[in-house]
Parts: sequence; C-alpha cells; structure tokens
Amino acid sequence: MIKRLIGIAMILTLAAGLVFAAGQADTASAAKPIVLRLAETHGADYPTTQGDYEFARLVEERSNGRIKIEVYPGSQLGEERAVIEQVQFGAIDFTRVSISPLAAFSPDLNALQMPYLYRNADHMWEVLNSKIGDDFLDSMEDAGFVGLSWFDSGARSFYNSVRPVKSVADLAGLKIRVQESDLMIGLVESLGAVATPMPFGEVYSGIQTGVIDGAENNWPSYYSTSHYEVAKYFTLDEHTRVPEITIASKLSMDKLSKEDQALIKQAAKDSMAFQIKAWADYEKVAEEAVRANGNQVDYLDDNSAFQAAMQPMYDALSPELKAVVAEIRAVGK
Ligand code: BDP
Repeated sequence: MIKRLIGIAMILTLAAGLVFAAGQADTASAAKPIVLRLAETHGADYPTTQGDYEFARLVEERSNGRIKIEVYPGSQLGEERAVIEQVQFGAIDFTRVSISPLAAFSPDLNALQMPYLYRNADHMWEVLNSKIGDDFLDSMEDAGFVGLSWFDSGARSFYNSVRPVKSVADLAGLKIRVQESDLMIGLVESLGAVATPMPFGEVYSGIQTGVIDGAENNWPSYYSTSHYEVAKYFTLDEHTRVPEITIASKLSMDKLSKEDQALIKQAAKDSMAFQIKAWADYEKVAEEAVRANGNQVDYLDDNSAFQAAMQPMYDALSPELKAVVAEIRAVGK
C-alpha cells in the first residue's frame, strides 16, 4: 500500500514537472510583445485620440498581438514641444501632434500651414493625399522622425474674452496665445495683436487670470478645453488649416524589422478615415454646445483684409517654400 502511494506520488510529481516544463516552453516560444508608447495631448474622448486608439488597434490586430501601442492621452507624457523632443531621442516612440510645434524641428512643414493656403478642406486633403503629402511625411528623417499619417483638425479661428472681433482693427493689442511656433507668432503679429507662445494646457488659466486675452483654435478644441467658458467671443475667420500628424521616433522604428515598420506605416494610414469621420461628428457636437452656451459667434464679411495683412508672411518664404506653396495652390485646379 505504502509503495503504491509512493508510486502515485512520484507519478503526480513527474506529471506536475512536465506541465510546468510545458508552461515554461510556452512562455519562451510566445515572445514578449513589443510595447511602444504614443503621446497625445487631447483627452481620451477627443476624435483625434480616438484615431490614435484605432491606429493602435490595427497594429495589434495585424501583428497578432506582437506589437502593442499604448496611447497616453491628456498630455500625460508632457506638452507637445517637450514630447516632440523626447520622440526625437527615442524616449517616446510615437506622438500625434499639430504640425505647428513640429515645424520648429522640421521647418519646411511651415509650407503646409500658411494662412488661407487651402481653398477648403477638400483641397487640403487632396494635397495631403498626394505626392506632396507623402514627400512631407518622408522629409522628417533628418530631424529624427518618421512621418506616418495625417489627421483632420478643421480650421483655426480667434477667440477672446474682451470684445467681438469683426475686423483686423478689432484684434489690435489683444494678447493672443499661440502654439510654440514661429509661424504662428508671425501670423498673430501681422494682424497687430500681441503673440504669446504658451503650452496648450496653460491656456485656460491664462485666459481666466487675464495673462492672455484669447487664443485661436478649431471648434473641437475651443469646446473640449472649456476655453469657450472663459473666452466667449469667437470669430470664424478660419485663418489656417493645420493638419495633425502622427510621427514615430526614427530610433524606435530602426529597432523594428522592415516588415513591422511597413505594418505600422500602413496601419497609421488606415486609421485616417476613422479619425476624419470622428472629427466631423465631434465638430458638430462642439459647435452646438458652444452656441447653446450663448457664446457670440461672428463671421468676417470677407477675409480679404486678413489675407492682405498676412501677405508679408508669403513674401518672406524661401524660394524653395514659395515653389511648394505654388504647387499646393495648383492642386485640383
Ligand atoms: C489643437 C491640436 C493640438 C494643438 C493644440 C494647440 O489638436 O495638437 O497642440 O491645438 O493649440 O487643435 O496647442
């Protein structure tokens, strides 16, 4: 009897050992997933962040779970300029940013955010989806980035807490927050206002405490940040259409196989349609909410005075960028 029990105990121990060994073999063969981080300034519900999640979902699905992209919304990894620097030296793998602050690192991008450059949204998309857009995505390697895809960001307009703006003269002397971008500083100054560069996350308190009088952004950001609560005059002058871009760190991408790099690039492109749809939906929600709040929304009778004031910005472009601007303007004509 004792012998039999010992025998059974031995068999059980052996079996447990085998199961354990099999378990170990399993973990060894299913390699640990590659985990990469993406920084996003907007909150989780914002349409652009939704686009980031879609990008991450496609990468995970197409790599059968081998590559996971963790999205960090709400500026958890820092404000845009600081994040871009970290992407440059590989501490953060991806970010989705506005091209305005990115142009400080890759100046040619300024050609894509000139005031009143595009005739309308369709024109901008035709440009971004053409060879011009692809060339720009490829142009950032020297700065340490791999351009992946474009997202929608509507048109940017001025808002402030002081007075309705219906003409260039109404902007005179207003302290307007701009992104950390030389082009945006020049744009606001060309209209006679005082440009104050400041991170996105500081704008609400800046307006509330009177450090600045206002800022400029699209309907979704005006609403999602609650800037509309402290700056109730919104003028739809639509001075710029500034594409959003998703970039990867070249250092991070270089560590991946060519196949995985291609998979990531394709997934980023394929997430665009999702974001563009989410954007259109949220733009309406934001506009309705702002109007329901009783904000004063003004239109310009025509924007020729705004355009004329900004013409020197075009004159100051390098011959190369003047040529790119001419090429952009010719698209679809
Ligand atoms: C929003 C962009 C965000 C910018 C922000 C800003 O989506 O990426 O950084 O404007 O003004 O529209 O800083």
